[in-house]
This record gives sequence, structure tokens and C-alpha cells, in this order.
Amino acid sequence: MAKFPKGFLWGGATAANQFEGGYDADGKGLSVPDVIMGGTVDKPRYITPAGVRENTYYPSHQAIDFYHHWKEDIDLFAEMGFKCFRLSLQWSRIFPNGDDEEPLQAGIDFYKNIFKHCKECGIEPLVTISHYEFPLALSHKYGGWDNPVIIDLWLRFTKLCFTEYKGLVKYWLTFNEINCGTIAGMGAIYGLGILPEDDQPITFGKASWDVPQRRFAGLHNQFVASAKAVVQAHEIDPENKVGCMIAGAATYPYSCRPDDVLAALETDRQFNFYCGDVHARGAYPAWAPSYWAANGADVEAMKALAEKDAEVLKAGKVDFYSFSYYQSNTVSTDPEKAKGKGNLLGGIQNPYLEASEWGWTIDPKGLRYYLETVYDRYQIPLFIVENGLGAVDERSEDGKFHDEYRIDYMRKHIEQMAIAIEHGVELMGYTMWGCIDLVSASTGEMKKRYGFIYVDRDNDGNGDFHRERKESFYWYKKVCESNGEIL
Ligand code: BGP
Repeated sequence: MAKFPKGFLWGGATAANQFEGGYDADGKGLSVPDVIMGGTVDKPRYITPAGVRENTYYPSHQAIDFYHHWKEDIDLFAEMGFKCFRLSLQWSRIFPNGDDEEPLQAGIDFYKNIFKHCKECGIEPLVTISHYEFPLALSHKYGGWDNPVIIDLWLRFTKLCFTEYKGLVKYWLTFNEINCGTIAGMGAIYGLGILPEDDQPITFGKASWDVPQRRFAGLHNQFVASAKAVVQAHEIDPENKVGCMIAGAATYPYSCRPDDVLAALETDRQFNFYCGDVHARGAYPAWAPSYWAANGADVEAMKALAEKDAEVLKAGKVDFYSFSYYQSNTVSTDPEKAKGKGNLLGGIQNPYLEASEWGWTIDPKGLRYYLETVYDRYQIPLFIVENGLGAVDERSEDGKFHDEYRIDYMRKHIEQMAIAIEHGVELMGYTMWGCIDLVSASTGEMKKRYGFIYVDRDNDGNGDFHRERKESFYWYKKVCESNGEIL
């Protein structure tokens, strides 16, 4: 088996709105996730876009209270031997309304102290600038990312971050799972800060209030903002490395019927490569106009935007391509084929593969397929910044959490990474998702746990937040210490 390269960044990943809490601490403004209620795999989350409603439970408000536990948590990551820790910033912690004249010193310091402590522990921070987070005040005032005024406001925020955290942070990601913005409903809210007017369920791929052109224009504005941030980051510190972040999934045709094969090609392009191409090649793919037309966007308006900003996009290509990988996606044009349950991608169940309790297809070889396909296409370093298993963890009779299923999931994925490396893929690191239990993005549950570290908190907000090591904690410690030799 191939060895992992020296300096490989083993670690774990989190997102501010899912683990920080302290939603109004020290002057922080409201952010879109702060008005999203909890749900389950069968019951959608609701958004109350006007603001926080009384007597309503919002999981982000306290989440797992990293705001008050950050030192203890980073110490636990260090104990596991993390080389890298992925976390995200909340724009509204630094600029409460997004367009305030002055930033909040408390917010700047909160992250600075975290980065300093990471450094002391030998952990490299990997910072997502926007992870499903947007100041609510900006949505109210300007709409969302479809309004180009947001680009410069965001660049003011990024400039402050690159300047304040210079020397402490070297690895940056611009927008988490940016391709989520191609998805109606959930993509508009999570990715683009484009909100419905009144309380609505957050649905996947459909929403009566969703306007496709707003999403496509919003995504274009994010591409422009990301490209400009890459240039800004390099100017402020040539050591900075900036990556994109794509929700990745291997796409398979259900059968060798040409219709299924073409459907898989189409899905792959739209889901994986539409955003990937702009970030990594600096230009829209040739098929973009047909994609806009098929998805209800205004083709002429999009062509005009693409043309106007062509130079900007070309100048701001990313240094590396990062992605999340949880599952593969099987596609068929046959309406008789049943859709997979709770499958984020909306594909059908693959008869050769098992799914998690939340219906996400488990496919380690799909990770290798994805790594090799993407590396062939872009030939820039890749970074797996999310991968993991959401499961219900039960305490055993000995009082401990024996999560062998999680170990098994990760071991099989890491084995496939090693094969991809042997085949020449340049892989920078692996930050497993939800290294400490946190709130699920899709369902808002705490019950869907990913962590090496258990957090005492439930779906209804009960629990004292204390932390406990699970069996996977000790397993991953060996993986980090042996640079992936001991699995
Ligand atoms: C990705 C998001 C994360 C995270 C993860 C797991 O889509 O970037 O924020 O939550 O998925 O998903 P979930 O929390 O829905 O299980």
C-alpha cells in the first residue's frame, strides 16, 4: 500500500453555525442559520426569515457551545495528533450586520485566540470563510448573494481576515459546498442567503418561492468574490493557499442504457463540474448556456455576466480543490426506479451498496473514483475536507461509546485514498467531518452524530455539553501518529 506523503494534513472539520453557539455573544449579529429550526430526516427544518421567534428552539443558538469550550476541544484534537483543524468564521461575529462601519474587536479576537492555540498545539487551521452562513441583516437589506453589492462587502471581510490572521492561518476555503447553490430551496437559503418572505420548510430541489435566475446570478457573484479573494490572499501573504470547496459525489449510471449513461454525464457536470470548472479552470464550461437554459435561468443575462467578469475569473483560479465526500449518486431516467431515502443528491438507491441510517449511500470506492476523475480534470492538489458517518451512538454497558461502524467507514475510505495516491493523485490532507459531535446541517439534529468526541446534548437542547472520547478517538490517534500506516 502507498504511503501517505510526509506532512499529510490529518485532522477534523467543523462549521461555526453547527458547533460554535454563542449566537448573540459579545455583540454578534444574527446569521441566517440562527433563524432555522430543527427537523429530522422525515420532517424538514423551517426558516423564520423575519427573525428569532419566541419559545422556538433554534439549534445554532448554543449548538455544542464551542464558544466556551474551544480550548478544551483543541486540546482534545491535539491529543489525537491532529495536524489540521477545519473551522469556519461567522461574518456576523465580526461585522454583525455585514455592512457595519467598524468590525467587532471581540469577534476578531475570538478567532485569533483559537488560531494561536492551534499553533501552540502544532495544528494548522484550515479556515472556511463562508460555511452556510450569511448575516441576516444583509438578506433583509439587499436580498442575498444575487445582489452584486454583497461582493465588495464580503471582500472587506476577507481582507480583514487575511490581514488580522496573517502568519496564523495559511489554508483558506472561500465558500463551503458552493455547488449547493445550484439546488432550489435549500441551496438558495444555505448557500446564497436568498430567503423566502415568510416561514417556509427548507426543501431540497423544489420551493415555490425559488427563482432560478437569482441563484445563478448569486453563484456568479460568489465566483467573482472567490476569485478576487484568491488574489487578495496572495497579495497580503504569498504563503496563503486558497481552495474552493465542492460537495463531491461520484456519479454512476444505473445501467448501460445510453439514456442512463447520458443522464449520469449530465448530473456529474451539473453537480461536480459547473462550479469546479470556474474555480479551477477560471472559466465557465462550454455547456454552461445549455445548463442555464435547462434550469430556468436567463441565458442572455448569464452570458453577459460571464463575459463581463471573464478576466476576473481567470485571474483568481484556486490553489487547490477541496471537497466533501459522503456518498455516490446513481442516476436513471427510468421513473420506475425508486429514489433513495433521505439521499441528499436525490439519486436512486444503488443495489450494490448499503446506505447509512439517514439514507446516504456508503461507497468508499466512489471516493477513489472521484479523486482520480477530478485530478485528471484539473491537475491541481486535492484536499478531502469532509467525510464521515452520521450515526446514532448508544452508550454501551461499560459506559463507553464503541463506534466500530464509524471506524470501519473511515478505514475503508482511507484505504481508497491510499490507492488514489499510488495512482499519482496529489492529495494534501483529510479532515474528517464532525470530529466532535455537532448539529446536523440537513436535519438540525444532534442525534446524527459524526464525532470522535461525544458531546452531551440532544435534539431538544438538553445536556450539559460535557465531552467524552469514543473508541474512534483512540483509533484515529493511531492513524494520525502513524501517518496512515496503522488503520
Ligand atoms: C455537508 C456540510 C456540512 C455537514 C455535512 C454533513 O453538506 O458541508 O456542514 O453538515 O454535510 O451533513 P449533515 O450534517 O446533514 O449530516
